[in-house]
Amino acid sequence: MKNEIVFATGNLDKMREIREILSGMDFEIRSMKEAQIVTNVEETGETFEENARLKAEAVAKKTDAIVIADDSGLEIDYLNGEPGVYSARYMGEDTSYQVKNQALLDRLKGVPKEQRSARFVCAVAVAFPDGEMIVRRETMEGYIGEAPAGENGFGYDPIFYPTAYGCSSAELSSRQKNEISHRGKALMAIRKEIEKRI
Ligand code: ITT
Repeated sequence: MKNEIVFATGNLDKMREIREILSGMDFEIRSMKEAQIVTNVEETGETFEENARLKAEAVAKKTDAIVIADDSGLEIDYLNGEPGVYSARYMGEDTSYQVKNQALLDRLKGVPKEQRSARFVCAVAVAFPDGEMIVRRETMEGYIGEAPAGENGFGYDPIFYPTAYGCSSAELSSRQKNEISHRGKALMAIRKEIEKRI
């Protein structure tokens, strides 16, 4: 049987990206649901790193497999880093991203491009069965556009324009996004750490 990695997320869009980024690894990647692990982790940390650790730790208690967790979000400089670690909870977990994205655009109405800088941040934590924990944090720099665009990706992708491209991250293919994204870079760093140990 292949070795197993359990990914501590309930977010199906993240899970899709994670499978793409980790494809070709000599591990079976299972979501929490597939591993039949149920846990409700309170994200009480003040940083992405702390929250990623909390999620990985909670799930590691319930399995002997390697556990990886991702905590991520969007920081908008003009809004003093909001929504930041509260990105999923901003305006309520059940509010649609169409509404959340429009609310952020409204808050930036009239703000010139030079002051619309923003970044996606992702901290990925891996918990090994022997108790060792490693965390890596990466960002994707860009700015908030004037209007939503694109159908790919998820969450805040339609309003975020990566510096490396002249379009929103929802207009990138998943391969293009994963190559430069916060999640792609942090997960590749973690992948190397895991591969070193096997
Ligand atoms: P888990 O905790 O179960 O993993 P979650 O959705 O609550 O799922 P987070 O607490 O890490 O995850 O919240 C991250 C939020 O930040 C996510 O719901 C999106 O709104 C936003 N986000 C993170 N990465 C993103 C990306 O690549 N593209 C668009 N939005 C992103």
